[in-house]
Amino acid sequence: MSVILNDLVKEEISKVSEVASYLFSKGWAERNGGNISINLTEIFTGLPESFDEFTYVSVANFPKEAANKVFFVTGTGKRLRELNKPEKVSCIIKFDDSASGYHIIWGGNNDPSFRPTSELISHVKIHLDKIAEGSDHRTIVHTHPIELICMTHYYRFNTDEQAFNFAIWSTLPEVRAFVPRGVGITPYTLPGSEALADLTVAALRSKDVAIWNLHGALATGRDAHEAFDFIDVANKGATIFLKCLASGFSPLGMSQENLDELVEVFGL
Ligand code: 2HA
Ligand code: ZN
Repeated sequence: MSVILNDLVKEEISKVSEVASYLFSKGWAERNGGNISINLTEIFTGLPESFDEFTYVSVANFPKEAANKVFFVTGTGKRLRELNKPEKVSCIIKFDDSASGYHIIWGGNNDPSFRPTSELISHVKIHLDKIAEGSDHRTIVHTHPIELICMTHYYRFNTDEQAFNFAIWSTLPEVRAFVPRGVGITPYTLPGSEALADLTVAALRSKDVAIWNLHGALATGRDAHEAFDFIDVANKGATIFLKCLASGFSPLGMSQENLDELVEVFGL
């Protein structure tokens, strides 16, 4: 059983499919790596009268604010590169009115054992935080960008957020301009854990991208393209930085004055 999707919802899902193809071609979405979600609550129409025929999954300790929210989420163990057929590798879930579980109301390959991403708690907590802070960001992209991950394997960038941001910002003006709040670094934390969710929520209150040490990156945006852009631009900085080192020299880097000038002139 599946509900019928309206055009607005279809449009947001088609952006996710397109972005997922970019993630795979960049080498950032190996096997089941990465996950994407959209908070559809405001644009979803046509909820069924009864949920009896839909798979119900109970959850423990999800925030009460998740009650009645509707989310598109990619599936656990599924390949993002197969998101050209979203109904097979992703689903739409609707939380019940006590947030003690959700129904899978669309997609999931019509398989009763289909489940949303292992990072569901992070996605839900981030969406709820974006609503609470009045943000219009409704889409979350988590992926495994090679060079950003590589940076976190260096002991200094593993812990020193300021040094990490200076390194990527100073590689080219675009990074300073289009990742204006920089990246936030979260200590290595078990994937799928609530601890990781809480660290990520905190990082994204002041930064454009959360870097999960030794794991990946996560960003939000008004749509999938915008969330992808933040990670893509940050990763461009990391790539230039590391390519200079691999070429046998330290990057010259724009100066702090150069960076401050951009902030001033472009009002970043
Ligand atoms: O979906 O990327 O973080 C697999 C992952 C977990
Ligand atoms: Zn991951």
